[in-house]
Amino acid sequence: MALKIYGVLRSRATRPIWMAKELGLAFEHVPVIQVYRLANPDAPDAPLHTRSRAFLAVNPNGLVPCIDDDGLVLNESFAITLYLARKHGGPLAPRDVREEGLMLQWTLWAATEVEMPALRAMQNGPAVKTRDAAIHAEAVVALGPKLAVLDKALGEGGGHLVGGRFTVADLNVAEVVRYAQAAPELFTSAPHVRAWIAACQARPAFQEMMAARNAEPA
Ligand SMILES: N[C@@H](CCC(=O)N[C@@H](CS)C(=O)NCC(=O)O)C(=O)O
Repeated sequence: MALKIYGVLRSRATRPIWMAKELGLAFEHVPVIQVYRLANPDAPDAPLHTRSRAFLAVNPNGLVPCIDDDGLVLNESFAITLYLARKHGGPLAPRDVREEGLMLQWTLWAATEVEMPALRAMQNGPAVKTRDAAIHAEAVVALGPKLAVLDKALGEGGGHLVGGRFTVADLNVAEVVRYAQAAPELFTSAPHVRAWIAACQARPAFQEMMAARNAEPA
């Protein structure tokens, strides 16, 4: 099989796997697990993990996700989704260089401006036993203006970020905004974000990916 995707689904591997399913690609899934989730990563029967010698040969950063596409080895989840979109084309991909610029803009915005506070909100969300409520509250404050920017863009874009249709930009940003769903109050004053994230998450490819993720051990 030409495409291999490394990384358990309880990781950012959700991103390339969602994308592969959107594109209808066949792929081999190699469920490399994060080393910090293993009690004894050095045990002879330990599963393939992010510090396994065999995996470090694929990604010396020791992070998932990573792909091997017919010999092209790529890491960084959003580089992978953008690459797959460009390679396979269709409505998720940029139609021209202007769309490509906008897709890069939104993807980098999600990664650099939103991902960290969104993760902190999720990791300290009300359902987390070991939570720090102060960190959650601080993250929610930081996310408010970000969601306002997104809400305005979605309102102006007819419910999508680029080109009036669902693209890799929506997929990438939605995967980061998913973490912020641990703070539902953020969405009450962002009706366009609320409708958009619901539509993104109702897509069959997302649903299939999430069902597989939820079937993995927590
Ligand atoms: N910026 C990277 C982040 C990758 C990352 O942090 N991956 C985590 C899982 S979501 C990981 O592999 N952690 C394993 C470890 O720290 O050993 C990306 O988007 O791909």
